Amino acid sequence: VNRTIWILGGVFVVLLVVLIFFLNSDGSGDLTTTTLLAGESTTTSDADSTTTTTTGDATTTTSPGETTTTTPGDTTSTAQESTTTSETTDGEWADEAIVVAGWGALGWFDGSSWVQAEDSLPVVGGESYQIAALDLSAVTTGGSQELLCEPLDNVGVQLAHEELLGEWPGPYGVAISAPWSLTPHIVEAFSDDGTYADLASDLLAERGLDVPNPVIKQLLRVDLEGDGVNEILVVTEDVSPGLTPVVGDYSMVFMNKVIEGEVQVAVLGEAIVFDPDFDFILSFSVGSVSDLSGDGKMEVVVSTAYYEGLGVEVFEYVNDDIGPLSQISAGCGS
Ligand SMILES: [Ca+2]
Ligand SMILES: [Ca+2]
Repeated sequence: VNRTIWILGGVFVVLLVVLIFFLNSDGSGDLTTTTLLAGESTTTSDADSTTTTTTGDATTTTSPGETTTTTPGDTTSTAQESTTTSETTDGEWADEAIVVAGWGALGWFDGSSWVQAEDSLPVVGGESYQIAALDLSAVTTGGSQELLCEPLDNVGVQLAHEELLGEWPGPYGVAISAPWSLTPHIVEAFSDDGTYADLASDLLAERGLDVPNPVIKQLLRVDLEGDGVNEILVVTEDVSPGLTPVVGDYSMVFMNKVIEGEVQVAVLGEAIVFDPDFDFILSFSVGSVSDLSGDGKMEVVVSTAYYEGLGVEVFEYVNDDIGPLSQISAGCGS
């Protein structure tokens, strides 16, 4: 028995030595790498509290306070802020400010109109992309043109950090290869005091669904054009987790805008299940409120999920007669 104990003891010591050896040689190397990736080389400038994170070949910039900079009625702030932005968003920008999702390109604004991405993209590879997602300011890089989302084969680019855009079922944003400030005006979430639940209840009732106290999933105060009058974006939703249709499921995204002193409601997406055998349920989210055309006015990115797919659409508020109009989009799913 003693002999066995001695042998086992010997084996244990040998294993311990081997373990220590590995920890000190290869192991410590790996540990250093991991620490660098996780801990990140972080620099903070106190000017506008910008955090720069370097991971491999991609650079991510995060400004925690970036969503609220505009005071109502302040019309001179745009020029000021775009000056600040050009400092913080150095990069290799595409010839056209192409807007992409992780699984395909949406298109771009060419200076006079929107171009839906079809077969040829204005990229060579290695371009920088700002992430246009709520509560996030970051820059990543994109590859050259390729086909994504088999078997749909959307034309697009692979982003180094596409996970920053979001994930199914949303909210899901977009990325844009443009240097300008994406949020030149106010974009902030706030809590409902019952006003928007009541309004959502009325809108659902108009469509034949009686929900006395609907769920408010997202509520944002934004000033799309920076005129000092805020618009309100509301997502009301109650759906089953897997997005299989159940009677009474609803999801709706709408915007309140004051036009000539009156509140106008524009619905950007809606789905209600009255009959699960025929009705499809979609889950809407506001993925981002960002200027994607470079005119200083913000567009609304709406993401739409269904049980096996996800899409994004860019709505531009054209004018008070036309309202918000879907300009470019991309989707992936079967
Ligand atoms: Ca406004
Ligand atoms: Ca715009």
